[in-house]
Amino acid sequence: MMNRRQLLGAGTAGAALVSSQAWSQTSNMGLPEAALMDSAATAVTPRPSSGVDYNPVVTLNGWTLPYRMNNGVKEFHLVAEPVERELADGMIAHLWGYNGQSTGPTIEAVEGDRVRIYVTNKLPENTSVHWHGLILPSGMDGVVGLSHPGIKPGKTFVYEFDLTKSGTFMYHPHADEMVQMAMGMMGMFVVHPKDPTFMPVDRDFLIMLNAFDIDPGTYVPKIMTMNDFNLWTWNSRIFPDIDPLVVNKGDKVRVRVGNLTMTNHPIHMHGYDFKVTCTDGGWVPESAQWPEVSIDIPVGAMRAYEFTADHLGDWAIHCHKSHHTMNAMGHDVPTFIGVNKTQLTQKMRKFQPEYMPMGTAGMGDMGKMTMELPENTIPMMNGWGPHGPIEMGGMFSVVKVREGIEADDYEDPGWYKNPPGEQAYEWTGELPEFASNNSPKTILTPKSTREG
Ligand SMILES: [Cu+2]
Repeated sequence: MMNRRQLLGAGTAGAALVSSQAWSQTSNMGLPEAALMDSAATAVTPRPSSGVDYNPVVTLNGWTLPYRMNNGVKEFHLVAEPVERELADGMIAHLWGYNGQSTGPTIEAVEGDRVRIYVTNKLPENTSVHWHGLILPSGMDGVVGLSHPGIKPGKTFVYEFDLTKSGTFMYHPHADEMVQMAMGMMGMFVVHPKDPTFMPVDRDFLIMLNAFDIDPGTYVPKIMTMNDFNLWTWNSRIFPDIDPLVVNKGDKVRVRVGNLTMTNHPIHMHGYDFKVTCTDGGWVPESAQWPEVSIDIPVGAMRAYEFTADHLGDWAIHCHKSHHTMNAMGHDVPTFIGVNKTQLTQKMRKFQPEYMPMGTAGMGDMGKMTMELPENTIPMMNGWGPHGPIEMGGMFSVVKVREGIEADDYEDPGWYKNPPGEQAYEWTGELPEFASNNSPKTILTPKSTREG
């Protein structure tokens, strides 16, 4: 079987071979093949071999939908259907999505392109696709009943429009929206600038924030949940199984984050300050880009930020709402901090010999706890780092900045080894020799970064 990189490479190369001239006499082609993805690994798309050059985005634990050219029009085929998604290794969710996965594949095209997107409905109810943020004719806007009738089960609709601007957009149903989005139907739509020298970056990461409420031992999200979700996901994936953002030192990096959950998410990245360069409304002019270390992503919005990867290391990137860096947990657990549970433990063990008292000294110890779980769930926080449990889950990953990483290499380079003297250590009564020789070095953050 081909791996995902080969599959996508073949798809894109195949599309590139079909020049617009070759098809100028045959305007009556059948449906484009609907590419299908069966894995939650991150697929890296090769640069286009013809047409406008651009640096494809990297969708963490996701992929880009292949297209074909038909008489100068880029044709895509989305299939809305029930899918099985690995939220984490060993945890499957029964969702609705597109082309085998939730979130759906990223659609990538170029400003000035005309796109024709076939949408086949394999769901048990009607659906539609709304193209969030794109400027298009109102009949192509995908609001069921308003823009066009619902796409009935088994039917295929065609959306066709010109991409009038570059930027980062989203797609999702505007039909039984509460249910279909709670079930995982959403994806991102990236339009690259037609001028390759406009806003270029070396690495361009894509994250869709989404959330599910799936009881341990079950597989289908509870669609009526409004706020109290128990799985906070990036591209329908949870830490520790969200892939790292692998970066070569010195790279110019963009991270595009869309939010189709029911609440806002302040995304915080360690080790850097960055500039907010794009919203789903368009690019932010350089004079108006503002510096941040956390950027709040409102509901139904996208924010992109950029930085130059000058600082080697392993840097956390996560939602700053601490309940969103946890996996399946009940929120009605009482607080036991400061409570002596000795007597309770003795009584409980008469009924349940393995009972473990929890929470009297905080809950950090749960990060290294192994106890038997119901089927199809994973612990609240079980990511391990080089120095022990990371005590995080949910919306968390690591930006890994290294030297000598090839341009198209996104393989996990392992953990960063901090140089001597650059890692916090236990005080054992006196300073080690390297510390007693330390004195301030006059290193200032470059003026450009300080003052923008
Ligand atoms: Cu959050």
